Amino acid sequence: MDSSSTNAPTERVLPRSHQLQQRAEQFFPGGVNSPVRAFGAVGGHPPFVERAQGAHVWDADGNQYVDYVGSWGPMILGHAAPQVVEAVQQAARRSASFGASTASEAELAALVQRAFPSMERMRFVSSGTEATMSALRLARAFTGRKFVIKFEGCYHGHADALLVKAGSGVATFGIPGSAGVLEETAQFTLALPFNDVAAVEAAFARHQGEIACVIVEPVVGNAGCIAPAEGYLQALRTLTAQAGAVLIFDEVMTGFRVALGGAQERYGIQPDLTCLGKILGGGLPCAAFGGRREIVEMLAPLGPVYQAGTLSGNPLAMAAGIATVGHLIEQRAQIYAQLEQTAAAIADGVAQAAAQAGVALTTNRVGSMFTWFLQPGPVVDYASAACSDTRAFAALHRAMLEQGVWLPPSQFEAAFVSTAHTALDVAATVAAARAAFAGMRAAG
Ligand code: HOZ
Repeated sequence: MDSSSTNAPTERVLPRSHQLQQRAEQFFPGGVNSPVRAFGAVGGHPPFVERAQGAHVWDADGNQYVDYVGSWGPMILGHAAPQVVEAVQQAARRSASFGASTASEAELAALVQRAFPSMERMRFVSSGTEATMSALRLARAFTGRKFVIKFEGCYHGHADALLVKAGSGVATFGIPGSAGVLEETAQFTLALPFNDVAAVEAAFARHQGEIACVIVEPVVGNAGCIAPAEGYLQALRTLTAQAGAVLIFDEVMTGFRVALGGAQERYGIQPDLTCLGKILGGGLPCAAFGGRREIVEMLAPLGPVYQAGTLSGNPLAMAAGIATVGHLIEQRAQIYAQLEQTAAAIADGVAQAAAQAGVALTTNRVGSMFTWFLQPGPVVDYASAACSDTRAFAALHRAMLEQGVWLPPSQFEAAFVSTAHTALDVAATVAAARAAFAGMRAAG
């Protein structure tokens, strides 16, 4: 990062980004192809990205930022990691897509299975939404039941049945549920508070023999980062097993992130089905769902559950996934220790700066994902996350961006650290936070 970007805030002018935003608004609602990118919750104009390398992003006006968005999770090895770029280039020379099977699909699947042994069988798709939506369909087919339990503030993509009290952009923009989702569809989705075992017990008691599955982000990322309370995931495992319901871990964000084998490895819980995405495709559109063989083999062509996709198992995505996951497996011990250390240094440094400035800040962190909630805490579920001072978060976000640190533009999202973040980036981030907190205090 250039030295000017860590100095005291000066209003950054982004004429080119502004121009590009105006042009984009002529084509896309809000000028974006995914809502939170519009910066609606934090104000200001979103910088348009021109390129990125390692832990740094450059905007269209030539400004450099330390990046904690990381494409919302996938870029665990940093941007444009040489082995990923090389793999994608090589694959592209052989053509971008065939609509027929390639050896690379089983190659990536074998790597996935090494990290996630619970995924006895799997299917590749192109987005997390497809993965969770298909996992739900499988769970309903397998159990012959209708009801689904999800948790408030968890976001599992934008399939109708899961857009109930959802996190991410839905929480960011305060949308209670999405227009266009039929009551008839939503009525079978029970949204319960996260980290509340009694609420799940009560739901199973009320709907005996009716609940197909429990779907959960085992570490919530889409209400901001929220860790499971001690014993919570185990309770979900026990209750679903007792009721004959399917336990689905949505590890789109946590897979390969909070440990190589995701939250199921970190907390030692084996779900029936797992959804993966983000890191799995190393930045290319790729996701997967999989789990117990007798459930997953209900998929067509073996079984009666239909699911398909023209770009599923896309060779470029497979190549990026093999390069990324392969590297994580090879360097596992070193990488996860380094991520833990870097993320802890950032979290500790910023927490200390907040305390010194008298700013109420709660840091929730699990491995290399974290959120700074602007409130005294604790934040253990969506209701407590929603008590955050979102205006103060917006002020923090703007001040950090001014100083060259790019955080996710919402209080209800997680930030991500990559292996490319260095001690210099950590120091720049802590210095930026210190200046931001001082400015926030001065502004009252
Ligand atoms: N829903 C994503 C974050 N949880 C945002 C994706 C994007 O805007 O790229």
